[in-house]
Amino acid sequence: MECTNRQVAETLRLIGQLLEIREGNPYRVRAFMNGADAVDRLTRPVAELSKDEVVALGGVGEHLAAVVREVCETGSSTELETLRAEIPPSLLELLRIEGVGPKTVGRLWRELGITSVAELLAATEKGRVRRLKGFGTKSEAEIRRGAERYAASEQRMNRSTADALIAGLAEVLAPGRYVVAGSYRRGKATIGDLDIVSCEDPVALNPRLRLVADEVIESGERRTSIRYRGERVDVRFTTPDAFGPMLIYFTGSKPFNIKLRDRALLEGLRINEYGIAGRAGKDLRTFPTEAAMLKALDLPYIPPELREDAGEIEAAEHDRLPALVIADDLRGDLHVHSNWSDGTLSLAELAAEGERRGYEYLVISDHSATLKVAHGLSERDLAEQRHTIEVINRDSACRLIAGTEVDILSDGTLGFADRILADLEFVIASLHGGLRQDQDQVTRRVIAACENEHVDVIGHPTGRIIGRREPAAIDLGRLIEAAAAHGTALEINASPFRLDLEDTAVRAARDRGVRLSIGTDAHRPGELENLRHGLATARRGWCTADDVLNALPLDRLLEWTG
Ligand code: DGT
Ligand code: CA
Ligand code: CA
Ligand code: ZN
Repeated sequence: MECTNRQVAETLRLIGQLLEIREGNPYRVRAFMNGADAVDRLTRPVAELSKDEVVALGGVGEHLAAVVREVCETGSSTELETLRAEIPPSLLELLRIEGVGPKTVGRLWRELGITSVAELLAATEKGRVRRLKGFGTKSEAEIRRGAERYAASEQRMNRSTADALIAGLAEVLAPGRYVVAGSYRRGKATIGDLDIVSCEDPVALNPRLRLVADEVIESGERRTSIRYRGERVDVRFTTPDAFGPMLIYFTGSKPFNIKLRDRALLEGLRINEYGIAGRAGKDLRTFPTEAAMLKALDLPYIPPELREDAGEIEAAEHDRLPALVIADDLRGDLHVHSNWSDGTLSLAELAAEGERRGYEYLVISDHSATLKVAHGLSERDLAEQRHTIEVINRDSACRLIAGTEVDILSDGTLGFADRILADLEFVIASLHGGLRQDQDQVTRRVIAACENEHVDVIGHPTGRIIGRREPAAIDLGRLIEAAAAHGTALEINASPFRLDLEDTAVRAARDRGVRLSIGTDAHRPGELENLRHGLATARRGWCTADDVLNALPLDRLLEWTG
């Protein structure tokens, strides 16, 4: 049984949360939480550690070590299953609401009998939550807003959820014989359902899909739809010689398909998911690839990320499609946290991770002290950190760049004095609080940050968290103008929970000559992987390598930041 550190950490964390919901011993709760963090921090597989090595991890006692081993060996934990069996399954969903932690979930359940998001919404409507000890109208309203946002977001997946489902499905789909199409392939930040084009025989594949499905919605020779881990998955069957038209159709978008079809009709051609036919629908021609089908329509290959009917077909007709930035263009990650603030990896571990990924550089951008919840750095810490970075850089192939993610305070000033910022190699300025200020106020704040000569990048400019937090009311047009005027880059925060700026704003920024800076905002090693989500958003925003800061070699990057 293969088992990742992430799975182990999540299991430990879940046990901790379940114990806390049940008002378990606070020391045990803390032990599980600390154990989860320790496993997250590991750079090698926990499954390879001996029992003594596991016990030696900070905060992991004998009992936890046994749980870790059980999860590694069996993929599950009897303790977790026992705890799970003692609560209504829908209760766990409440934990995903912003501002609702395990303690609150436990009280809502015991004191008000609330077991689901729907019941929580109903209870806030009747004013029942505000009557709990320690709660009031304000906290009730906050919980209600969180629950509403959660209920609305449940309809679309983020890319991290989609990736987990795709990894699960890979176990039943025949390797090399299918492509995940739809909005996922177009690189969208949120995904309604998964669409798969398969050229395997449906008679062979359908029974395997049935095995893993929660529910079979429809099962046939041409198409099958299942519910899988709560999400809808649509499969369309085709053959290798006709893969192209089916992939184009199922990748979409729908407006792109319609534009393509209407354009072909003018030439007397009818296109559908099976191929291209003449006006009467006769003489169907099939194509093995998308490129071959597009060529038959006198078009060059159009990358999926562009297929939104946003000018790409016209650009293709005139051979003016942008040469989109690719993964190989990216030389490093421009936003990473270390354990000097709220990250889990040490600077040396980050340098090693960067080396392993073949990165030329990593920007160490820990928070400023003003962000207390994230253990922000003081001026003194920053100087010490700088020293450590210089020592590591002496023999690291991946250059650590000394930076900061400085807080933009609610009055528009920054969390560090100019004198301190001037000494740093890379400065990201981000909003973390005061996100609900009115449009003019919050826009002025980020513009003030753009105007500061030491600020290189505005981090996660709108502050949105997909499905959990609305973006601040920033006037993006004004921000983009200010960024263009002052030569400040705007971030594409690559976390699948943020993807901020979003694609349309990226395109507007790029059109004004503003550079985009892709940063994962990684706090744990696995999160460095998220760079590809930021890349997809950059591509959706029509970015070429020239538009993206990460494509600069180290010396030119340092020249650019000045
Ligand atoms: P989603 O799932 O909401 O994130 O968005 P998509 O783009 O994945 O849409 P979905 O799953 O409804 O359908 C997958 C693709 O199938 C879509 O991108 C284009 C194609 N498609 C679906 N319905 C139609 C239609 O009525 N007409 C045409 N031409 N294509 C369609
Ligand atoms: Ca879809
Ligand atoms: Ca679909
Ligand atoms: Zn950050």
